Amino acid sequence: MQGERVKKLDVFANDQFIAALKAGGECCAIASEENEDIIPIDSEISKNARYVVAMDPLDGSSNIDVNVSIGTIFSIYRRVSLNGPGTHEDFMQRGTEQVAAGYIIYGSSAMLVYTTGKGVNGFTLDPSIGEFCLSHPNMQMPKDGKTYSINEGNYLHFPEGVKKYIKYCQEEDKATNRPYSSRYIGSGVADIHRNLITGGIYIYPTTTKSPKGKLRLLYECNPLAFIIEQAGGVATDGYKRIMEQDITELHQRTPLFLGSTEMMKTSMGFMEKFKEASV
Ligand code: P6P
Repeated sequence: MQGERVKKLDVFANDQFIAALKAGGECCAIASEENEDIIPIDSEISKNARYVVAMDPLDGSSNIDVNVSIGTIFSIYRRVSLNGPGTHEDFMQRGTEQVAAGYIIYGSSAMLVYTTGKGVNGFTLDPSIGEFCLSHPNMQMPKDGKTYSINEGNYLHFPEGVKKYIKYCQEEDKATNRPYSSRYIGSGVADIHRNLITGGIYIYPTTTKSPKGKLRLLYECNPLAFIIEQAGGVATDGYKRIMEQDITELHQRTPLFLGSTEMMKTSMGFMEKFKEASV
């Protein structure tokens, strides 16, 4: 169109978010799923910037062409470097140090869901006025649920505890509302948003293809964990709290278990019980 090079939507989204953060003056560096290294910001408007932003500009982008909901995930930290452009060290902070985190889901409606550590609020875009309006105040994740989200295609390569938990979800037991429903659409923001509202559990464990897990700690797992914990849910790597993990690499991967308290208690019980069997 007018000779402009057509960009893939995830590259376009990345460029747009970077431009907006640079123009805002509050951010001194960006880490993005789309960029190997950090993007230091060195400008007059950002010379007093106190924050860094980590983001996955368009998570689940493989679903764009089949019109499945996708999302943007972001995480905000106070800088630890003193001044000037942000540094790599500004991003090597535990998830517990986040000052804010959120996602935007592009689905049947566009929603911004975020926390600053005082609960979770959801805002829905009203296209007629071009504003996000508070539609889901004080979001609370149900303590239990009947939905489990996992790519069962990797079943043969899952840790034993995950296999046992999947079988638990599939057993007939009316007293505990089982069998649960399996809901997995390959777009984490969409699966997790649904589970946040209805209750459920999302698991991306280690597999042989992803021995450290597939999802990234900095700009997927930590922000999603912050949101889910603030909404009353639980987020671990199968054994310990996601937000207490040490981070040493920008694109560090981790297994992710994230969901309703009761479902997480049960699944962690299986992970602990069959820990040795997975070695
Ligand atoms: P798989 C998207 O690439 C993503 O990071 C998550 O949003 C999604 O849940 C998962 O990976 C899908 O991965 O291996 O099941 O296709």
